[in-house]
Amino acid sequence: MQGRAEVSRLICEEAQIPYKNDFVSGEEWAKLKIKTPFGQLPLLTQEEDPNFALAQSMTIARYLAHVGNLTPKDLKLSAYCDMLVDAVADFRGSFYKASFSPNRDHDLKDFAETKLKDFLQRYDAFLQKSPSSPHFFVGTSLSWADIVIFDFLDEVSSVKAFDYIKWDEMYPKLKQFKSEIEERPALKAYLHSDRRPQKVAA
Ligand SMILES: N[C@@H](CCC(=O)N[C@@H](CS)C(=O)NCC(=O)O)C(=O)O
Repeated sequence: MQGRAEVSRLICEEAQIPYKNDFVSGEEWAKLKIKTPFGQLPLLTQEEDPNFALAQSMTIARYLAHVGNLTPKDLKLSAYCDMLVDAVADFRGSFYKASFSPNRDHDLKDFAETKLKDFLQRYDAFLQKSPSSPHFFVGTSLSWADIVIFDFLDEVSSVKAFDYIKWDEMYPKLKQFKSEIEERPALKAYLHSDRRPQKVAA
């Protein structure tokens, strides 16, 4: 699990936006927490603008997507991206809650049988309806929604407890979508590099 900041790293890599990861220790976090907008990570800061501190992982990702030209200009298409992204955030919240639950095994199974199956069915249907199916979810070019959806698919694919669902056999279009995103040259280079954190908390 690469956590909530991974989408922003993927956007920076795809759009070639320079960035640096800072991982904080428990001790550092105790001091930093009170200075953050919501007492939470991730947090985006900029050396050139010390007053700028952006929290909320999807707000950070949306900002970077604007910078990197990964948001549609059309307002309705842009709103569709937001809708798909916000719904992934709900599914991701349930997934992280189950992953860190004291009843992890039971709760992950419950997540798989309810939320994950619902996610796969709904996002496959969105992809089928897209004018550029199965390449992109919204419009006719890559958007940040594709990156968010890819990241979530990638994250759930790494969980052994979900293997039995065999989502890639059930949903070949979703599988092709995921493969095409991970084959994009900048993302492929990142995914196989040591810039990608192997395991961070949610
Ligand atoms: N909705 C927020 C949730 C952020 C969140 O829950 N962050 C956790 C880490 S994944 C956190 O900062 N926990 C540390 C704490 O609460 O002290 C987002 O998407 O950024």
